[in-house]
Amino acid sequence: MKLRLVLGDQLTRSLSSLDDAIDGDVLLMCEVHTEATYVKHHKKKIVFLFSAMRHFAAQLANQGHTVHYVKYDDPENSGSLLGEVTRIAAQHDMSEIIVTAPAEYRLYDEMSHWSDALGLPVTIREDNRFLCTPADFATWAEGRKQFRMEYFYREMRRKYSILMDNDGPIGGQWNYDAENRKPPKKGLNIPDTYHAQLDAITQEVLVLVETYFADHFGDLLPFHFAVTREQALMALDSFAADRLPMFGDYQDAMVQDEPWMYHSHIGLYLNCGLLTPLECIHRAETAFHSGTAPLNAVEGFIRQILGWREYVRGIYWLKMPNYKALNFFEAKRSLPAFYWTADTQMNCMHQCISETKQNAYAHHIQRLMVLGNFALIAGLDPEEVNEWYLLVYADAYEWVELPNVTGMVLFADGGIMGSKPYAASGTYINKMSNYCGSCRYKPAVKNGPTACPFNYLYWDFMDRNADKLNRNPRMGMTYRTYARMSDEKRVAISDDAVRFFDAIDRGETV
Ligand code: FAD
Ligand code: DLZ
Ligand code: SF4
Repeated sequence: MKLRLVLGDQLTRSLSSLDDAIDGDVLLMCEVHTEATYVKHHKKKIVFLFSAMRHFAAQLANQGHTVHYVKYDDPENSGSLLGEVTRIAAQHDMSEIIVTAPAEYRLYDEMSHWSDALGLPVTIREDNRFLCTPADFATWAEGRKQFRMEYFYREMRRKYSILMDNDGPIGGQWNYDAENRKPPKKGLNIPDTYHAQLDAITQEVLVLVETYFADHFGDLLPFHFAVTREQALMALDSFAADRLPMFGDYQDAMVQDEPWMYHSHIGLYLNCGLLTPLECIHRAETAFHSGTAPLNAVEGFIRQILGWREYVRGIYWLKMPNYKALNFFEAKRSLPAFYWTADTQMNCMHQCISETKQNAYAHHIQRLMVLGNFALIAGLDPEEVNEWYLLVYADAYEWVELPNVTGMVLFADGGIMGSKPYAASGTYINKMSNYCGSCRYKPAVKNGPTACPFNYLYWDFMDRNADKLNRNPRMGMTYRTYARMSDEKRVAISDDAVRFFDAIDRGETV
Protein backbone atom coordinates (compact mmCIF):
# COMPACT_ATOMS: atom_id res chain seq x y z
CA MET A 1 0.00 0.00 0.00
CA LYS A 2 1.23 3.45 -0.87
CA LEU A 3 0.98 6.72 0.99
CA ARG A 4 0.50 9.57 -1.49
CA LEU A 5 1.32 12.93 0.04
CA VAL A 6 -0.45 15.90 -1.55
CA LEU A 7 1.00 19.29 -0.64
CA GLY A 8 -0.99 22.48 -0.17
CA ASP A 9 -0.02 23.81 -3.60
CA GLN A 10 -0.77 20.53 -5.38
CA LEU A 11 -4.56 20.71 -5.55
CA THR A 12 -4.87 19.22 -9.04
CA ARG A 13 -6.75 16.00 -9.79
CA SER A 14 -4.39 15.07 -12.65
CA LEU A 15 -1.31 15.48 -10.41
CA SER A 16 1.51 13.01 -11.17
CA SER A 17 1.41 11.54 -7.63
CA LEU A 18 -2.30 10.71 -8.00
CA ASP A 19 -2.21 9.31 -11.54
CA ASP A 20 -2.13 5.65 -10.58
CA ALA A 21 -3.82 5.78 -7.15
CA ILE A 22 -5.66 2.52 -6.47
CA ASP A 23 -7.92 1.12 -3.76
CA GLY A 24 -5.95 0.65 -0.56
CA ASP A 25 -3.65 3.60 -1.14
CA VAL A 26 -4.00 6.47 1.33
CA LEU A 27 -3.92 10.10 0.18
CA LEU A 28 -2.42 12.29 2.91
CA MET A 29 -2.93 16.03 3.25
CA CYS A 30 -1.87 17.96 6.32
CA GLU A 31 -1.99 21.49 7.66
CA VAL A 32 1.34 21.87 9.45
CA HIS A 33 3.05 24.52 11.53
CA THR A 34 6.36 24.34 9.60
CA GLU A 35 4.75 25.16 6.22
CA ALA A 36 2.41 27.77 7.66
CA THR A 37 5.24 29.65 9.40
CA TYR A 38 8.50 29.23 7.41
CA VAL A 39 7.62 32.83 6.67
CA LYS A 40 4.74 34.55 8.42
CA HIS A 41 2.33 34.28 5.48
CA HIS A 42 -0.45 36.83 5.10
CA LYS A 43 -3.53 35.67 7.04
CA LYS A 44 -5.60 35.56 3.83
CA LYS A 45 -3.06 33.29 2.14
CA ILE A 46 -3.36 30.75 4.97
CA VAL A 47 -7.18 30.90 4.96
CA PHE A 48 -7.19 30.49 1.20
CA LEU A 49 -4.84 27.51 1.19
CA PHE A 50 -6.27 25.64 4.18
CA SER A 51 -9.82 26.10 2.87
CA ALA A 52 -8.81 25.05 -0.66
CA MET A 53 -6.96 22.01 0.78
CA ARG A 54 -10.03 20.96 2.79
CA HIS A 55 -12.31 21.32 -0.21
CA PHE A 56 -9.92 19.35 -2.42
CA ALA A 57 -9.64 16.56 0.18
CA ALA A 58 -13.44 16.34 0.35
CA GLN A 59 -13.59 16.10 -3.43
CA LEU A 60 -11.02 13.26 -3.50
CA ALA A 61 -12.96 11.42 -0.79
CA ASN A 62 -16.18 11.85 -2.79
CA GLN A 63 -14.45 10.25 -5.74
CA GLY A 64 -13.89 7.15 -3.60
CA HIS A 65 -10.30 7.66 -2.42
CA THR A 66 -9.19 7.03 1.15
CA VAL A 67 -8.04 10.43 2.32
CA HIS A 68 -6.29 11.10 5.61
CA TYR A 69 -6.61 14.83 6.30
CA VAL A 70 -4.83 16.34 9.31
CA LYS A 71 -6.23 19.64 10.52
CA TYR A 72 -3.95 22.28 12.03
CA ASP A 73 -5.51 22.01 15.50
CA ASP A 74 -5.66 18.21 15.60
CA PRO A 75 -4.03 17.32 18.97
CA GLU A 76 -2.09 14.50 17.26
CA ASN A 77 -0.61 16.85 14.62
CA SER A 78 3.19 16.81 15.00
CA GLY A 79 3.52 20.14 13.16
CA SER A 80 5.79 19.05 10.30
CA LEU A 81 5.33 17.20 7.01
CA LEU A 82 7.94 14.57 7.86
CA GLY A 83 6.38 14.13 11.31
CA GLU A 84 2.95 13.54 9.77
CA VAL A 85 4.22 11.23 7.03
CA THR A 86 6.07 9.18 9.68
CA ARG A 87 2.99 9.00 11.93
CA ILE A 88 0.44 8.17 9.23
CA ALA A 89 2.71 5.74 7.34
CA ALA A 90 3.12 3.74 10.57
CA GLN A 91 -0.64 3.85 11.27
CA HIS A 92 -1.49 2.37 7.87
CA ASP A 93 1.56 0.13 7.54
CA MET A 94 2.68 1.69 4.27
CA SER A 95 5.36 0.29 1.95
CA GLU A 96 6.20 3.40 -0.09
CA ILE A 97 5.70 7.17 -0.09
CA ILE A 98 4.82 8.89 -3.38
CA VAL A 99 4.84 12.64 -3.82
CA THR A 100 4.95 15.13 -6.68
CA ALA A 101 8.10 17.27 -6.50
CA PRO A 102 7.70 20.23 -4.15
CA ALA A 103 7.79 23.54 -5.97
CA GLU A 104 10.31 25.09 -3.58
CA TYR A 105 13.97 24.11 -3.29
CA ARG A 106 13.80 24.27 0.54
CA LEU A 107 11.28 21.42 0.73
CA TYR A 108 12.64 19.47 -2.23
CA ASP A 109 16.04 19.37 -0.56
CA GLU A 110 14.53 18.28 2.75
CA MET A 111 12.45 15.58 1.06
CA SER A 112 15.47 14.12 -0.70
CA HIS A 113 16.59 12.89 2.75
CA TRP A 114 13.23 11.53 3.87
CA SER A 115 13.84 7.99 2.75
CA ASP A 116 16.69 7.56 5.27
CA ALA A 117 14.64 9.12 8.07
CA LEU A 118 11.58 6.98 7.29
CA GLY A 119 13.25 3.72 6.37
CA LEU A 120 10.86 3.56 3.40
CA PRO A 121 11.29 4.31 -0.31
CA VAL A 122 10.21 7.86 -1.18
CA THR A 123 9.44 8.43 -4.86
CA ILE A 124 9.48 12.08 -5.94
CA ARG A 125 7.71 12.50 -9.29
CA GLU A 126 8.07 15.32 -11.79
CA ASP A 127 5.49 18.10 -11.38
CA ASN A 128 3.39 17.58 -14.53
CA ARG A 129 1.51 20.87 -14.18
CA PHE A 130 4.23 23.04 -15.70
CA LEU A 131 4.78 23.43 -19.43
CA CYS A 132 8.59 23.31 -19.35
CA THR A 133 10.52 20.88 -17.17
CA PRO A 134 13.66 22.10 -15.35
CA ALA A 135 15.66 19.71 -17.59
CA ASP A 136 14.17 21.18 -20.78
CA PHE A 137 14.84 24.70 -19.55
CA ALA A 138 18.46 23.77 -18.78
CA THR A 139 18.79 22.46 -22.35
CA TRP A 140 17.38 25.72 -23.71
CA ALA A 141 19.72 27.76 -21.49
CA GLU A 142 22.85 25.77 -22.34
CA GLY A 143 25.45 27.75 -24.23
CA ARG A 144 23.43 31.00 -24.08
CA LYS A 145 25.14 34.09 -22.75
CA GLN A 146 21.84 35.75 -21.92
CA PHE A 147 18.58 34.10 -20.98
CA ARG A 148 16.16 36.37 -22.83
CA MET A 149 12.53 35.61 -21.92
CA GLU A 150 11.37 36.68 -25.38
CA TYR A 151 13.24 33.87 -27.18
CA PHE A 152 12.16 31.28 -24.63
CA TYR A 153 8.56 32.46 -25.09
CA ARG A 154 8.69 32.09 -28.88
CA GLU A 155 9.84 28.50 -28.51
CA MET A 156 7.00 27.81 -26.09
CA ARG A 157 4.49 29.34 -28.54
CA ARG A 158 5.76 26.98 -31.24
CA LYS A 159 5.94 23.97 -28.94
CA TYR A 160 2.34 24.32 -27.74
CA SER A 161 1.05 25.83 -30.99
CA ILE A 162 -0.44 28.88 -29.29
CA LEU A 163 -1.52 31.90 -31.37
CA MET A 164 0.27 30.45 -34.38
CA ASP A 165 -0.44 30.88 -38.07
CA ASN A 166 1.46 28.00 -39.67
CA ASP A 167 5.08 28.65 -38.63
CA GLY A 168 4.67 32.29 -37.67
CA PRO A 169 2.84 34.23 -34.99
CA ILE A 170 -0.78 35.22 -35.60
CA GLY A 171 -0.90 38.87 -36.64
CA GLY A 172 2.72 38.81 -37.82
CA GLN A 173 4.30 39.86 -34.50
CA TRP A 174 5.32 37.76 -31.52
CA ASN A 175 4.84 40.52 -28.97
CA TYR A 176 2.37 43.43 -28.79
CA ASP A 177 3.81 45.05 -25.67
CA ALA A 178 4.25 48.41 -27.39
CA GLU A 179 0.42 48.68 -27.44
CA ASN A 180 0.14 47.69 -23.79
CA ARG A 181 1.48 50.74 -21.99
CA LYS A 182 -1.44 53.14 -21.91
CA PRO A 183 -1.66 55.46 -18.92
CA PRO A 184 -5.02 55.35 -17.13
CA LYS A 185 -7.61 57.71 -18.52
CA LYS A 186 -10.39 59.35 -16.50
CA GLY A 187 -13.73 57.54 -16.23
CA LEU A 188 -12.49 53.98 -16.75
CA ASN A 189 -15.24 51.51 -15.87
CA ILE A 190 -13.22 48.93 -13.94
CA PRO A 191 -15.15 45.77 -13.01
CA ASP A 192 -14.91 44.32 -9.50
CA THR A 193 -12.95 41.13 -8.93
CA TYR A 194 -14.70 37.75 -8.58
CA HIS A 195 -16.35 37.22 -5.17
CA ALA A 196 -16.94 33.67 -3.94
CA GLN A 197 -19.55 32.99 -1.25
CA LEU A 198 -18.16 32.03 2.18
CA ASP A 199 -19.18 28.48 3.09
CA ALA A 200 -18.96 26.55 6.37
CA ILE A 201 -15.47 25.19 5.62
CA THR A 202 -14.03 28.65 4.98
CA GLN A 203 -15.85 30.05 8.06
CA GLU A 204 -14.18 27.40 10.22
CA VAL A 205 -10.75 28.17 8.74
CA LEU A 206 -11.24 31.90 9.30
CA VAL A 207 -11.72 31.24 13.03
CA LEU A 208 -8.70 28.91 13.08
CA VAL A 209 -6.43 31.47 11.41
CA GLU A 210 -7.60 34.26 13.71
CA THR A 211 -6.82 31.97 16.68
CA TYR A 212 -3.39 30.67 15.66
CA PHE A 213 -2.00 33.30 13.30
CA ALA A 214 -3.20 36.56 14.85
CA ASP A 215 0.32 38.05 14.71
CA HIS A 216 0.69 37.43 10.96
CA PHE A 217 0.57 40.32 8.49
CA GLY A 218 -2.63 41.35 6.73
CA ASP A 219 -6.38 41.67 7.02
CA LEU A 220 -8.46 38.53 7.36
CA LEU A 221 -11.66 40.10 6.03
CA PRO A 222 -13.21 40.63 3.58
CA PHE A 223 -12.44 37.18 2.19
CA HIS A 224 -13.74 36.38 -1.29
CA PHE A 225 -11.14 34.19 -3.01
CA ALA A 226 -12.28 31.04 -4.81
CA VAL A 227 -11.49 27.92 -2.77
CA THR A 228 -12.67 25.18 -5.16
CA ARG A 229 -11.83 24.36 -8.74
CA GLU A 230 -15.39 25.19 -9.82
CA GLN A 231 -15.12 28.65 -8.26
CA ALA A 232 -11.63 29.19 -9.71
CA LEU A 233 -13.05 28.37 -13.17
CA MET A 234 -15.78 30.95 -12.56
CA ALA A 235 -13.12 33.50 -11.63
CA LEU A 236 -11.31 32.69 -14.90
CA ASP A 237 -14.56 33.05 -16.85
CA SER A 238 -15.34 36.39 -15.25
CA PHE A 239 -11.84 37.62 -16.19
CA ALA A 240 -12.23 36.45 -19.79
CA ALA A 241 -15.63 38.12 -20.11
CA ASP A 242 -15.15 41.35 -18.12
CA ARG A 243 -11.50 42.31 -18.05
CA LEU A 244 -9.47 40.48 -20.72
CA PRO A 245 -10.54 42.87 -23.54
CA MET A 246 -8.87 45.78 -21.69
CA PHE A 247 -6.04 43.73 -20.08
CA GLY A 248 -3.50 44.75 -22.70
CA ASP A 249 -4.25 48.44 -22.94
CA TYR A 250 -4.11 49.07 -19.18
CA GLN A 251 -1.71 46.34 -18.10
CA ASP A 252 0.75 48.88 -16.69
CA ALA A 253 -1.76 51.44 -15.38
CA MET A 254 -2.39 52.20 -11.70
CA VAL A 255 -5.45 54.01 -10.33
CA GLN A 256 -6.08 55.27 -6.79
CA ASP A 257 -8.35 52.84 -4.86
CA GLU A 258 -8.56 50.41 -7.79
CA PRO A 259 -6.45 47.43 -6.71
CA TRP A 260 -7.73 44.95 -9.29
CA MET A 261 -7.65 46.93 -12.56
CA TYR A 262 -7.99 44.68 -15.64
CA HIS A 263 -5.73 41.92 -14.31
CA SER A 264 -6.90 38.32 -14.00
CA HIS A 265 -6.33 37.64 -10.26
CA ILE A 266 -5.75 33.96 -11.01
CA GLY A 267 -2.09 33.69 -9.95
CA LEU A 268 -3.06 32.19 -6.58
CA TYR A 269 -5.24 29.54 -8.28
CA LEU A 270 -2.57 28.62 -10.82
CA ASN A 271 0.12 28.33 -8.17
CA CYS A 272 -1.85 25.99 -5.89
CA GLY A 273 -3.19 23.91 -8.77
CA LEU A 274 -6.88 24.85 -8.84
CA LEU A 275 -6.30 26.04 -12.41
CA THR A 276 -3.79 24.74 -14.92
CA PRO A 277 -1.73 27.02 -17.15
CA LEU A 278 -2.80 25.49 -20.44
CA GLU A 279 -6.54 25.84 -19.72
CA CYS A 280 -6.06 29.56 -18.90
CA ILE A 281 -4.03 30.06 -22.09
CA HIS A 282 -6.66 28.25 -24.19
CA ARG A 283 -9.45 30.29 -22.55
CA ALA A 284 -7.76 33.51 -23.69
CA GLU A 285 -6.97 32.14 -27.14
CA THR A 286 -10.65 31.19 -27.59
CA ALA A 287 -11.66 34.74 -26.64
CA PHE A 288 -9.44 36.04 -29.47
CA HIS A 289 -10.75 33.58 -32.07
CA SER A 290 -14.35 34.30 -31.13
CA GLY A 291 -13.71 38.03 -31.44
CA THR A 292 -14.41 38.99 -27.82
CA ALA A 293 -10.87 40.17 -27.00
CA PRO A 294 -8.22 41.86 -29.16
CA LEU A 295 -4.85 40.34 -30.02
CA ASN A 296 -2.76 42.77 -27.95
CA ALA A 297 -4.71 41.76 -24.80
CA VAL A 298 -4.73 38.04 -25.51
CA GLU A 299 -1.07 37.83 -26.56
CA GLY A 300 -0.06 39.95 -23.54
CA PHE A 301 -1.94 37.71 -21.12
CA ILE A 302 -0.68 34.47 -22.71
CA ARG A 303 2.90 35.76 -22.63
CA GLN A 304 2.65 36.17 -18.84
CA ILE A 305 1.70 32.53 -18.36
CA LEU A 306 3.39 30.68 -21.22
CA GLY A 307 6.42 32.97 -21.15
CA TRP A 308 7.16 34.66 -17.84
CA ARG A 309 5.73 32.10 -15.46
CA GLU A 310 7.59 29.16 -17.03
CA TYR A 311 10.72 31.22 -17.57
CA VAL A 312 11.08 32.35 -13.94
CA ARG A 313 10.56 28.77 -12.78
CA GLY A 314 13.29 27.65 -15.21
CA ILE A 315 15.69 30.27 -13.86
CA TYR A 316 14.87 29.25 -10.28
CA TRP A 317 15.73 25.58 -10.76
CA LEU A 318 18.71 26.38 -12.97
CA LYS A 319 20.29 28.69 -10.41
CA MET A 320 19.22 27.46 -6.99
CA PRO A 321 20.46 27.20 -4.27
CA ASN A 322 23.08 29.91 -4.94
CA TYR A 323 20.56 32.34 -6.45
CA LYS A 324 19.05 33.08 -3.05
CA ALA A 325 22.26 34.58 -1.66
CA LEU A 326 22.99 36.96 -4.56
CA ASN A 327 23.40 40.65 -3.71
CA PHE A 328 25.10 42.32 -6.70
CA PHE A 329 24.87 45.85 -5.27
CA GLU A 330 25.76 44.70 -1.72
CA ALA A 331 22.59 46.45 -0.58
CA LYS A 332 22.23 46.45 3.21
CA ARG A 333 19.50 48.85 4.25
CA SER A 334 16.77 47.30 6.41
CA LEU A 335 13.20 47.26 5.15
CA PRO A 336 11.54 50.46 6.45
CA ALA A 337 8.67 49.92 8.90
CA PHE A 338 6.18 51.42 6.44
CA TYR A 339 6.34 48.23 4.33
CA TRP A 340 4.35 46.68 7.20
CA THR A 341 2.18 49.61 8.28
CA ALA A 342 1.64 51.60 5.04
CA ASP A 343 2.35 54.64 7.22
CA THR A 344 4.13 56.82 4.66
CA GLN A 345 3.41 60.14 2.98
CA MET A 346 4.50 58.74 -0.39
CA ASN A 347 1.01 58.14 -1.71
CA CYS A 348 2.04 55.52 -4.27
CA MET A 349 3.71 53.42 -1.56
CA HIS A 350 0.83 54.01 0.83
CA GLN A 351 -1.69 52.84 -1.78
CA CYS A 352 0.22 49.73 -2.85
CA ILE A 353 1.06 48.63 0.72
CA SER A 354 -2.48 49.26 2.05
CA GLU A 355 -3.94 47.26 -0.84
CA THR A 356 -1.41 44.47 -0.27
CA LYS A 357 -2.37 44.39 3.42
CA GLN A 358 -6.07 44.26 2.65
CA ASN A 359 -6.11 41.91 -0.35
CA ALA A 360 -2.88 39.84 -0.22
CA TYR A 361 -2.67 41.11 -3.81
CA ALA A 362 -1.07 43.88 -5.80
CA HIS A 363 -0.80 43.82 -9.55
CA HIS A 364 2.45 43.47 -11.43
CA ILE A 365 3.28 47.13 -11.97
CA GLN A 366 2.57 47.98 -8.32
CA ARG A 367 4.94 45.16 -7.28
CA LEU A 368 7.58 46.10 -9.87
CA MET A 369 7.55 49.85 -10.41
CA VAL A 370 6.38 51.16 -7.04
CA LEU A 371 7.19 48.74 -4.20
CA GLY A 372 10.11 47.07 -5.98
CA ASN A 373 11.48 50.23 -7.55
CA PHE A 374 11.66 51.85 -4.11
CA ALA A 375 13.44 48.77 -2.69
CA LEU A 376 15.96 48.92 -5.54
CA ILE A 377 16.80 52.60 -5.48
CA ALA A 378 16.78 52.81 -1.66
CA GLY A 379 19.29 49.92 -1.53
CA LEU A 380 17.19 47.57 0.62
CA ASP A 381 18.68 44.26 1.69
CA PRO A 382 17.57 41.54 -0.82
CA GLU A 383 17.05 38.97 1.94
CA GLU A 384 14.54 41.20 3.74
CA VAL A 385 12.86 42.28 0.52
CA ASN A 386 12.47 38.65 -0.58
CA GLU A 387 11.00 37.66 2.75
CA TRP A 388 8.48 40.49 2.51
CA TYR A 389 7.32 39.52 -0.99
CA LEU A 390 7.16 35.85 -0.05
CA LEU A 391 4.79 36.41 2.82
CA VAL A 392 2.51 39.25 1.71
CA TYR A 393 0.95 37.82 -1.48
CA ALA A 394 -1.54 34.95 -1.73
CA ASP A 395 0.19 33.76 -4.92
CA ALA A 396 3.71 33.80 -3.43
CA TYR A 397 5.95 30.73 -3.53
CA GLU A 398 9.70 30.99 -3.65
CA TRP A 399 10.04 29.49 -7.16
CA VAL A 400 8.20 32.46 -8.66
CA GLU A 401 8.78 35.15 -6.04
CA LEU A 402 12.60 34.88 -5.84
CA PRO A 403 13.47 35.38 -9.54
CA ASN A 404 10.98 38.24 -9.74
CA VAL A 405 12.50 39.98 -6.72
CA THR A 406 16.18 39.08 -6.88
CA GLY A 407 16.33 39.13 -10.67
CA MET A 408 13.67 41.43 -12.07
CA VAL A 409 13.24 44.00 -9.29
CA LEU A 410 16.56 44.23 -7.43
CA PHE A 411 19.01 43.23 -10.20
CA ALA A 412 20.70 41.41 -7.30
CA ASP A 413 21.67 38.62 -9.75
CA GLY A 414 23.84 41.10 -11.66
CA GLY A 415 21.98 40.56 -14.94
CA ILE A 416 21.09 36.86 -15.19
CA MET A 417 17.44 37.77 -15.83
CA GLY A 418 17.49 41.36 -17.03
CA SER A 419 19.98 43.40 -18.99
CA LYS A 420 19.59 46.48 -16.74
CA PRO A 421 17.87 47.46 -13.49
CA TYR A 422 14.24 48.61 -13.71
CA ALA A 423 15.04 51.83 -11.77
CA ALA A 424 12.68 54.74 -12.40
CA SER A 425 12.06 58.22 -11.02
CA GLY A 426 8.70 59.69 -9.98
CA THR A 427 8.08 60.67 -13.61
CA TYR A 428 7.22 57.07 -14.51
CA ILE A 429 4.79 56.66 -11.58
CA ASN A 430 3.19 60.01 -12.38
CA LYS A 431 2.71 58.99 -16.02
CA MET A 432 1.27 55.56 -15.31
CA SER A 433 -0.96 56.40 -12.31
CA ASN A 434 -3.05 59.10 -10.72
CA TYR A 435 -1.34 58.59 -7.35
CA CYS A 436 0.74 61.77 -7.46
CA GLY A 437 -2.25 64.13 -7.50
CA SER A 438 -3.03 63.35 -3.86
CA CYS A 439 0.56 63.05 -2.66
CA ARG A 440 2.34 65.37 -0.23
CA TYR A 441 5.36 65.23 -2.58
CA LYS A 442 5.51 66.68 -6.08
CA PRO A 443 6.74 64.53 -8.98
CA ALA A 444 7.92 67.58 -10.94
CA VAL A 445 10.10 68.82 -8.05
CA LYS A 446 13.54 67.21 -8.16
CA ASN A 447 15.17 68.37 -4.93
CA GLY A 448 14.28 69.70 -1.50
CA PRO A 449 11.62 68.76 1.07
CA THR A 450 8.68 68.79 -1.36
CA ALA A 451 10.49 66.78 -4.07
CA CYS A 452 9.26 63.29 -4.89
CA PRO A 453 11.73 60.97 -3.10
CA PHE A 454 11.84 58.68 -6.14
CA ASN A 455 13.48 61.55 -8.07
CA TYR A 456 16.57 62.04 -5.93
CA LEU A 457 16.78 58.39 -4.80
CA TYR A 458 16.96 57.40 -8.48
CA TRP A 459 20.07 59.50 -9.08
CA ASP A 460 21.55 58.65 -5.70
CA PHE A 461 21.21 54.96 -6.67
CA MET A 462 23.00 55.63 -9.98
CA ASP A 463 25.77 57.46 -8.16
CA ARG A 464 26.15 54.82 -5.39
CA ASN A 465 26.41 52.03 -7.97
CA ALA A 466 28.27 53.74 -10.78
CA ASP A 467 31.22 51.35 -10.58
CA LYS A 468 28.85 48.40 -11.18
CA LEU A 469 26.64 49.98 -13.83
CA ASN A 470 28.39 52.63 -15.85
CA ARG A 471 29.93 50.15 -18.28
CA ASN A 472 26.54 48.56 -18.97
CA PRO A 473 25.77 49.52 -22.59
CA ARG A 474 22.08 50.03 -21.76
CA MET A 475 22.95 52.52 -19.01
CA GLY A 476 25.11 54.77 -21.18
CA MET A 477 22.52 57.49 -21.64
CA THR A 478 21.69 57.60 -17.92
CA TYR A 479 25.32 58.04 -16.93
CA ARG A 480 25.92 60.63 -19.65
CA THR A 481 22.99 62.64 -18.25
CA TYR A 482 24.43 62.28 -14.75
CA ALA A 483 27.87 63.42 -15.97
CA ARG A 484 26.31 66.60 -17.39
CA MET A 485 24.82 67.59 -14.02
CA SER A 486 26.47 70.42 -12.10
CA ASP A 487 28.36 69.69 -8.88
CA GLU A 488 25.68 71.63 -6.94
CA LYS A 489 22.95 69.44 -8.39
CA ARG A 490 24.81 66.27 -7.45
CA VAL A 491 25.41 67.53 -3.91
CA ALA A 492 21.69 68.40 -3.61
CA ILE A 493 20.78 64.83 -4.69
CA SER A 494 23.11 63.29 -2.18
CA ASP A 495 21.98 65.66 0.63
CA ASP A 496 18.32 64.88 -0.06
CA ALA A 497 18.98 61.15 0.02
CA VAL A 498 20.92 61.43 3.31
CA ARG A 499 18.14 63.56 4.84
CA PHE A 500 15.49 61.06 3.68
CA PHE A 501 17.33 58.00 5.03
CA ASP A 502 18.13 59.79 8.32
CA ALA A 503 14.44 60.56 8.77
CA ILE A 504 13.59 56.85 8.24
CA ASP A 505 16.30 55.83 10.71
CA ARG A 506 14.89 58.28 13.31
CA GLY A 507 11.48 56.62 12.91
CA GLU A 508 9.88 59.68 11.30
CA THR A 509 7.04 59.28 8.80
CA VAL A 510 8.54 60.00 5.38
P1 FAD B 1 -2.01 38.91 -14.38
O1 FAD B 1 -1.37 40.23 -14.51
O2 FAD B 1 -3.42 38.81 -14.76
O3 FAD B 1 -1.15 37.86 -15.22
C1 FAD B 1 -1.64 36.55 -15.51
C2 FAD B 1 -0.75 35.49 -14.92
O4 FAD B 1 0.52 35.53 -15.53
C3 FAD B 1 -0.47 35.60 -13.43
O5 FAD B 1 -1.51 35.08 -12.65
C4 FAD B 1 0.80 34.79 -13.31
O6 FAD B 1 0.54 33.43 -13.18
C5 FAD B 1 1.51 35.05 -14.63
N1 FAD B 1 2.55 36.07 -14.48
C6 FAD B 1 2.46 37.38 -14.79
N2 FAD B 1 3.66 37.99 -14.58
C7 FAD B 1 4.49 37.05 -14.10
C8 FAD B 1 5.83 37.08 -13.68
N3 FAD B 1 6.58 38.18 -13.72
N4 FAD B 1 6.36 35.94 -13.21
C9 FAD B 1 5.63 34.81 -13.16
N5 FAD B 1 4.35 34.72 -13.54
C10 FAD B 1 3.79 35.84 -14.02
N6 FAD B 1 3.79 36.04 -9.27
C11 FAD B 1 3.42 34.98 -8.56
O7 FAD B 1 2.66 34.13 -9.04
N7 FAD B 1 3.89 34.78 -7.28
C12 FAD B 1 4.74 35.67 -6.70
O8 FAD B 1 5.16 35.48 -5.56
C13 FAD B 1 5.13 36.83 -7.45
N8 FAD B 1 5.96 37.75 -6.91
C14 FAD B 1 6.30 38.85 -7.64
C15 FAD B 1 7.17 39.78 -7.09
C16 FAD B 1 7.57 40.88 -7.82
C17 FAD B 1 8.52 41.85 -7.23
C18 FAD B 1 7.09 41.06 -9.13
C19 FAD B 1 7.54 42.23 -9.93
C20 FAD B 1 6.23 40.14 -9.68
C21 FAD B 1 5.82 39.03 -8.96
N9 FAD B 1 4.95 38.08 -9.51
C22 FAD B 1 4.60 36.98 -8.76
C23 FAD B 1 4.48 38.18 -10.89
C24 FAD B 1 3.15 38.96 -11.06
O9 FAD B 1 3.25 40.21 -10.46
C25 FAD B 1 1.98 38.19 -10.49
O10 FAD B 1 1.96 36.89 -11.05
C26 FAD B 1 0.67 38.85 -10.81
O11 FAD B 1 0.67 40.16 -10.31
C27 FAD B 1 -0.49 38.06 -10.23
O12 FAD B 1 -1.68 38.73 -10.47
P2 FAD B 1 -2.69 38.30 -11.60
O13 FAD B 1 -3.05 36.88 -11.42
O14 FAD B 1 -3.79 39.31 -11.60
O15 FAD B 1 -1.78 38.41 -12.89
C1 DLZ C 1 2.03 27.68 1.78
C2 DLZ C 1 1.56 26.51 2.57
C3 DLZ C 1 0.98 26.71 3.82
C4 DLZ C 1 0.73 28.08 4.36
N1 DLZ C 1 0.60 25.67 4.58
C5 DLZ C 1 0.74 24.42 4.11
C6 DLZ C 1 0.37 23.30 4.89
O1 DLZ C 1 -0.06 23.42 6.04
N2 DLZ C 1 0.51 22.07 4.35
C7 DLZ C 1 1.01 21.87 3.11
O2 DLZ C 1 1.09 20.73 2.64
N3 DLZ C 1 1.41 22.92 2.35
C8 DLZ C 1 1.28 24.17 2.83
N4 DLZ C 1 1.70 25.23 2.08
C9 DLZ C 1 2.28 24.97 0.77
C10 DLZ C 1 3.73 24.50 0.91
O3 DLZ C 1 4.47 25.46 1.61
C11 DLZ C 1 4.30 24.22 -0.49
O4 DLZ C 1 3.85 22.97 -0.89
C12 DLZ C 1 5.78 24.24 -0.53
O5 DLZ C 1 6.22 25.52 -0.26
C13 DLZ C 1 6.33 23.80 -1.88
O6 DLZ C 1 5.93 24.72 -2.87
FE1 SF4 D 1 4.88 58.50 -5.37
FE2 SF4 D 1 6.45 60.60 -5.86
FE3 SF4 D 1 4.05 60.45 -6.99
FE4 SF4 D 1 4.24 60.87 -4.38
S1 SF4 D 1 4.96 62.23 -6.01
S2 SF4 D 1 2.86 59.44 -5.39
S3 SF4 D 1 6.05 59.67 -3.87
S4 SF4 D 1 5.78 59.08 -7.33
